[in-house]
Amino acid sequence: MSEVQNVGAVARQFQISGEFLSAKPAGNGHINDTYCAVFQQTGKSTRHILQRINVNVFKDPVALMQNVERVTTHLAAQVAGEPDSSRRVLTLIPARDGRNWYVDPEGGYWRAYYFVSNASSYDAAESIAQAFQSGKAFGQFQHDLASLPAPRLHDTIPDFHHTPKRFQTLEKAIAADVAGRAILAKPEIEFALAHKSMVSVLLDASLPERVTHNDTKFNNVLLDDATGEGLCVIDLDTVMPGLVHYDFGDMVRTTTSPALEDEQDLSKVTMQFPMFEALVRGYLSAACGFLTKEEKKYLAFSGKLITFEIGIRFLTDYLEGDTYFKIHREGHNLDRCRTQFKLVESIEQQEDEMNRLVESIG
Ligand code: ADP
Ligand code: GN1
Ligand code: MG
Repeated sequence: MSEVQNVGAVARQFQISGEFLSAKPAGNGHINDTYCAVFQQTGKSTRHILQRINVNVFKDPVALMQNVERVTTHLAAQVAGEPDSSRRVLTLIPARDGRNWYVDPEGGYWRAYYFVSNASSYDAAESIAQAFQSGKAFGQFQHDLASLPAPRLHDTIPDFHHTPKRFQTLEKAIAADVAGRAILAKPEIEFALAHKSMVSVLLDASLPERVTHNDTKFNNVLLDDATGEGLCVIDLDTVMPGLVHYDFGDMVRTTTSPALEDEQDLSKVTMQFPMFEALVRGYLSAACGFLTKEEKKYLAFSGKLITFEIGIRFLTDYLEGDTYFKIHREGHNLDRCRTQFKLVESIEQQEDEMNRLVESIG
């Protein structure tokens, strides 16, 4: 069976009316498989999102779906009554058996979402307005989830942003060198080892645990095509307890540089201060009400740390033979690592100014 036929067969297992017409891959995610599927009903076509969860990465997909269900239900209640509320939160489509997921005959776990129309995601921010909107949308997301009732969400990936453990994993990968690639990544390994001293800073700072998204890539917020507004936060697999810095840091990583994550021309990779300013202003416009002084103090630093953390994860995967992130060319993970480390350097050069800016905003 072709992949499209397979998606069609899966789609029929969800409570979607109409006839399945076609499906094509959506987005550039490194982990799950995402498809946009088209259905036809009485001459009208509708679209829906179908996703196969990567169970090598998410070991407990049922726990993950319980998180997603609780989070989307809570967020929907927060925006109920607002204009356009159905486009502001992801809505799961139940499977025919009433559960929010379906297991295919090969053991693949699938879920479906209503399609948010007239909205787009971008792999790199194109304007200051977009950076502001992204910061605001993720800040609002944290704000709205601060009132999520107990119990604590499941940790869908334990120690996901535990930078010291990520660093230890890198050290082991360097020592084992299973793919024989350490020789090809000498400067990157040296860069990583030279930055070891910062890996524990956030964990040593006694910062409060909150409900965070943990994968706030710029392409994980849908912007309204008509107004440019940050409309809907997506990709909820890693929503779990965390520090606000995991989110803010990943926003800095993915929103402030004009270059794509896998850009090979490193001269294009730079932390653009005006984009950072817009991001902070957007984020604080939604989050400053609940952030403590201590949390605010580490916002600029988190950009550097999380960029470094993702950089060492790409480097580890390169050294381990590309077993985690999807790759589309040889050396892809090493290219990704290089952009991250270049961005770390750019942040280092501007860190004092970044800190002063954050401090100056009330
Ligand atoms: P991945 O894990 O593959 O990154 P995402 O959940 O981020 O998965 O989805 C991939 C892409 O699919 C997004 O960048 C977005 O363009 C599109 N997308 C995802 N969910 C929806 C939705 N409910 N409505 C419209 N587009 C969506
Ligand atoms: C992965 O699934 P995606 O592409 O949104 C990864 C993130 C990384 C990101 C780097 C579960 O996110 O942690 O920051 O790639 N997700 C997981 O682009 O590992
Ligand atoms: Mg995504």
